[in-house]
Amino acid sequence: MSRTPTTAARVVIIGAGIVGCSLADELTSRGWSDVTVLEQGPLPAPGGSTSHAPGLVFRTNPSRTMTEFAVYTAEKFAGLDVDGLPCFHQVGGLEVATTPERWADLHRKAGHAASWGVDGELITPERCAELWPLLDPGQVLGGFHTPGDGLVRAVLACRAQTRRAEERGARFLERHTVTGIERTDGRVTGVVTDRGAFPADVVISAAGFWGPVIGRLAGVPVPLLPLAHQYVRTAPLPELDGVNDPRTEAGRPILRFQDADLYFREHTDRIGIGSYDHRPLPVDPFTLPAYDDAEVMPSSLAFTENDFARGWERSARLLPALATSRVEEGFNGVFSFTSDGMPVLGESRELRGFWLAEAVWVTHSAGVAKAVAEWLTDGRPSVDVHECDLHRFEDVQLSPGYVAERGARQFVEVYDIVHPLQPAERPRPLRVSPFHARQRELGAVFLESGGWERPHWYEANAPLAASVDVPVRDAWSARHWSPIAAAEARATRERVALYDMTPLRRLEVTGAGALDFLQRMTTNQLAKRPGAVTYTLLLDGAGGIRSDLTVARLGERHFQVGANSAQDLDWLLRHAPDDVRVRDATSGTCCVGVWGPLARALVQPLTRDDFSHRAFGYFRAGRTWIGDVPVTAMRLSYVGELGWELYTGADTGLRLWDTLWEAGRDLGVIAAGRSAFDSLRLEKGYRAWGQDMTTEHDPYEAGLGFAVRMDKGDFTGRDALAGRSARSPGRRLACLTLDDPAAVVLGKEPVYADGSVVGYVTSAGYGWTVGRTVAYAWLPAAHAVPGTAVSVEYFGEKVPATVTEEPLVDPGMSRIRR
Ligand code: FAD
Ligand code: THG
Repeated sequence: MSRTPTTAARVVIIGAGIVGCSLADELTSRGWSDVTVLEQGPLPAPGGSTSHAPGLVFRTNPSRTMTEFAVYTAEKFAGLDVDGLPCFHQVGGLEVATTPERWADLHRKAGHAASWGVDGELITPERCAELWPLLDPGQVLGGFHTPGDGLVRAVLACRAQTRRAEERGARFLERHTVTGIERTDGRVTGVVTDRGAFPADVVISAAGFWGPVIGRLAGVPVPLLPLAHQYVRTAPLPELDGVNDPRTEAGRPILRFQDADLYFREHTDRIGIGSYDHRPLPVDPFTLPAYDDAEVMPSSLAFTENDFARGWERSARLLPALATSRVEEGFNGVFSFTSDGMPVLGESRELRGFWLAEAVWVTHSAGVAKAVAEWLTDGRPSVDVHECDLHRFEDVQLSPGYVAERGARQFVEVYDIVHPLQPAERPRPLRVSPFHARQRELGAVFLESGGWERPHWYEANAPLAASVDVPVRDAWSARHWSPIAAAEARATRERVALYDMTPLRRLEVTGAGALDFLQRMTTNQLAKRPGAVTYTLLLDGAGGIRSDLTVARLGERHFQVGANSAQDLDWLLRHAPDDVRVRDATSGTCCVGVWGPLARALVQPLTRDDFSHRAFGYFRAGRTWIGDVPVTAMRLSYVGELGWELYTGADTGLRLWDTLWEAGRDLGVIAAGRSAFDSLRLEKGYRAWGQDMTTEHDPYEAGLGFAVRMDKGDFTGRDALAGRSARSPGRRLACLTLDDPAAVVLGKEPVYADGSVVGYVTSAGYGWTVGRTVAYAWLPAAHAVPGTAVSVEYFGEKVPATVTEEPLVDPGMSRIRR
């Protein structure tokens, strides 16, 4: 079990960049009294990324978590100053579109902003030029203006927070290079520097792009890639002469020209230009010079002029005044990229007490620091951080090759218009199920997730699609989509389909204490006879939903857990006592879902065991043979149809697939993909963890109170739920259907009622059975009443929708329980 440190614990923070300084402030403000910040360079500008960051803060992000981090950062820094010099200038943000695709995407972005509560407005080219007089309105189609965005003076923000932390007793020691991490019995005990050792109970690496170097000292992989990114300042521009106050440097909004991979800000009478319009320039953090040996700073590399040539041309196109100016100074500055663009936060499981707060922009720095400080103080951050968790990565995502390839892709795509389903091309394929060869023969169209190749639909089913009436889609929602999914969904409802469930994470929990452990960790009653399967929830201490699981009791001391992510494995491993073994069985095994009204007709002839409803009930599991293949069969279905999940070893997987395929021929069996799968689960009202609900929601609000047994004994989160119920929540996860059968939304769109934003869509998809788009959304309880008319904004258009009784399909469970 983990020991929770108290605020009296000795904390060492490695790095005094914006993240380290913010952490020292956030921790000391929560009562942590023994905080030491060790920094290899001189203070207050020690030479990391922060020392020269131009400090643009655009808060809108597809991730709600990242937006919350940014909103907090801007608010906090707006309230800080150093001797009267403010740390944040709210000059506003302006993103311009020069292509129809970008203009459409700015509408989508405006939707994200509205969903997450950021003020913003789509504006005309003329208004863009009013806000930015140097801008040629003839070049742009429109802009997105966010008045609350602005500029952080990063070094100043470091100083302001350092002062506050020092007043509360924190120490900042410059020119202390950490050279070792000390440990005893899997716990960190201190750090070693070139100037002596510092004992510690908690060590937080806030070393920025040096993260992998500190990670190696600690034996903890830190999957980030340092890349150089170009930043220049122009010569003084006559047009800006006397326009800006040198104390605040800028008056015009920070400006993004994403179609050219560029951004701009003012530096009094000069313009600063940042460019991603160059080849990825990876940097090896192990070979960078120390501060005193660096030409300027370790994070500031020599400017490679050629890489900026096109960026300059494109800058002058948007801002014609630049044509007569020039680059006066430029550098290649280094900062961190991860494979998914998100930070890396949290405590290592292997080395307890060792925390990471890496790959963080200035934009998100204070928000991240607050979350990490809350995590240390309260055991959980108040904002959901699953997208940032250090333990979110699969093993295949930690290889140096993967980190380099995907980090570079993040750089290349940083300003691209990226569809939510757009897959990376390399390195692929990484993980394939044993059915992969058959899937390819059937023309599977694969997308990738967690390294897995997942069929989204099968071209072999195209002939079935001919007879299905499918509304025409807009170009955006038609990407990574096919009308074939409609045919696959229909075949599942009418006949039977095979779904590859291999990527579904499987954990084996065994040992004398296994039942007690799972009872303590989850909400539902698991003390049932072997053969029982239970849907249950992992909560955190505050009653927030960490995951939803299925737990199959395969023996007295043997459980198979169907989980959502690597973080579920981490959470269980962290808490498992000595008499319990938790093992990830995903690799090396596989799973086929056989679902549809003819599922029993398909499977029964292949086994000598009785698969009738009476003998093999709903939510039961058992060992059997399907043909020659030993399987564990579980009678449940995320698509809401009769059938089984059939598990076997990877070695016998292909044989299982072929056996089912042969037997299903006469029944019209098909292989079906994720696209149909998602449609069916939405119609059945089954939530997807991480999208529909997270640690920010309790089971009652999420409509999952049925999986909580308050009377079964103690479990994590139980105390926090006391007094709450399905009758009390102020907000609810509600089911909407779009009124127009041809209308589509995809997720994260804002929901409006009475003219204002009341919530946001979590997940959405076309319901092929009900003939409408189904969207789940968080709404205030007053608006979550079935029959309520709302609208969902899709690319700037308000699409009428109605809150609907759920589930839409088979509320009486007659299809699935028979
Ligand atoms: P750093 O500032 O790098 O701090 C890490 C510190 O750890 C360093 O001071 C380092 O010396 C210290 N350290 C490392 N190893 C050791 C050791 N062994 N012992 C002791 N100390 C150690 N972000 C934005 O949000 N907006 C922008 O407009 C923006 N523009 C940018 C422009 C450029 C050109 C660059 C390069 C980056 C930009 N960024 C921007 C990104 C941003 O600068 C970084 O993401 C952020 O500053 C990282 O902060 P940090 O505290 O994590 O890292
Ligand atoms: N299969 C298995 N495990 C899983 C999933 C799965 N674990 C992770 C994730 N998917 C969990 N999600 C769900 C969601 C709903 C159901 C099962 C897994 C489900 N719910 C029934 C219902 O709400 O009617 C539960 C009924 C009951 O509690 O009796 O079936 O896909 N193995």
